[in-house]
Amino acid sequence: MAHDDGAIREAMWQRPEARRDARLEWWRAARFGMFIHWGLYAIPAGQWKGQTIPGIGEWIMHRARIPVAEYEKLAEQFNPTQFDPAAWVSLAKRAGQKYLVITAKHHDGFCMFDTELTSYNIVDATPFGRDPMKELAAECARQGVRLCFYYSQTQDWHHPNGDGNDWDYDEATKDFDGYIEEYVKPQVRELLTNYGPIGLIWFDTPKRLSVAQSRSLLDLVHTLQPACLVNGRLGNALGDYAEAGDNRIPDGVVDVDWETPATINDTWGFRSDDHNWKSVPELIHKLVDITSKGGNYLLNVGPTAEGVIPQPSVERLVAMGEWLQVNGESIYGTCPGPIQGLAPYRSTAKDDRVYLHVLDWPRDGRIAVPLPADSISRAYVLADPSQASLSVQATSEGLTVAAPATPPDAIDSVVVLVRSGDA
Ligand code: FHN
Repeated sequence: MAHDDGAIREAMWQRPEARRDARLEWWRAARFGMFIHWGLYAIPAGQWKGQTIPGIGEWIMHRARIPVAEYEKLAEQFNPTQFDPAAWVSLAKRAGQKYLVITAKHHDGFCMFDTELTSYNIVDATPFGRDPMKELAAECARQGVRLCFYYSQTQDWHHPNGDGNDWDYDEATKDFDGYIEEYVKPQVRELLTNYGPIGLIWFDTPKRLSVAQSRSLLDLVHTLQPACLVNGRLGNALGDYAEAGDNRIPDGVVDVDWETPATINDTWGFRSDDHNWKSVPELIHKLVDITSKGGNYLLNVGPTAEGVIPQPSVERLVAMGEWLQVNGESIYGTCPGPIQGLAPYRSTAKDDRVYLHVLDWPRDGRIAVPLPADSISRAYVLADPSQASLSVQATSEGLTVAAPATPPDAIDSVVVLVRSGDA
């Protein structure tokens, strides 16, 4: 009997797991994304009334308990004339980042997009008067990067009924449900209606959100854009994939879809005094470590109030992109490889290839791997344009690849092990 492929696909699509798998397809292959924390907090940049306010930059309103009436005046100064959406998106591309997640609304409640729900937004309340999300949406579409929105669904220190501000408002009398129904949901609707296809909605700090509230937000997103992903910080164990803690990398392979959001220095939102930049080798090793355990790396930049991505971030992202230009095959679309928990290696795999990441190249170039020698038909260095075969010898512990003594890459050299057809 002939199969009706269309009907089968339709039936598959009815299954929640199949719908989730379909939504996750691009994200699983992507492995590396750009996170952007950008908002009014970039103006004080860690300083308030001559005092250094410790902690992450975007939390300054909370840490310094700045009254709403004072904090909202920052909007009058916000004029990021150097904002260049084409440059931001092309930096993500150059870095090898396949998706871009930007703060549409962070906990301070200021809306970085045009919204009918409040005039406390970048179009109505600032001299800038433009909608950067619209401009980024156009650039992402033009350059082929997935646009995604961060949206703080629970904490909103500006809204009288949002969570978190107990210095202007009384937490006990807040109508949190009203805030979700009459403010959060309509804004999520705007974000999913006015900016074209959105890759994912990145919710954060669910805190007091009930199961019913998380569930109805999830349903709203999937109803408006069935292909749009929702991250795990929607709360109540709902969402399409799990979020690791900030800057946290699990010890081993995690058998769910997961992501590590991470800072490139020590803050998310720009701080003028944070110069603690992670080095390029450290960043590449983190990308490789996360990928080898089945996760995605969402690496943050914090643009200035003028709209500039700090130069140290740019340099690091460009260097990561250069490494990925040569070694991207060992990252994109891969799953965890067969060698786990064995220093100095990480491994990823795709089709008939195992990608052995050698983070510390042996002085004699002899790479010992605990895999049966007959399971591998050929080995070569990914960065070697000639792809010359290396000799593979069987040992009592597995196999040894005889590679050049000089590391092909100073940060991470990838040795490709081609599996034998019958292994
Ligand atoms: O409170 C936020 C923080 O400001 C930042 O946005 C990070 C990014 O993962 N999420 C929350 C803390 O986990």
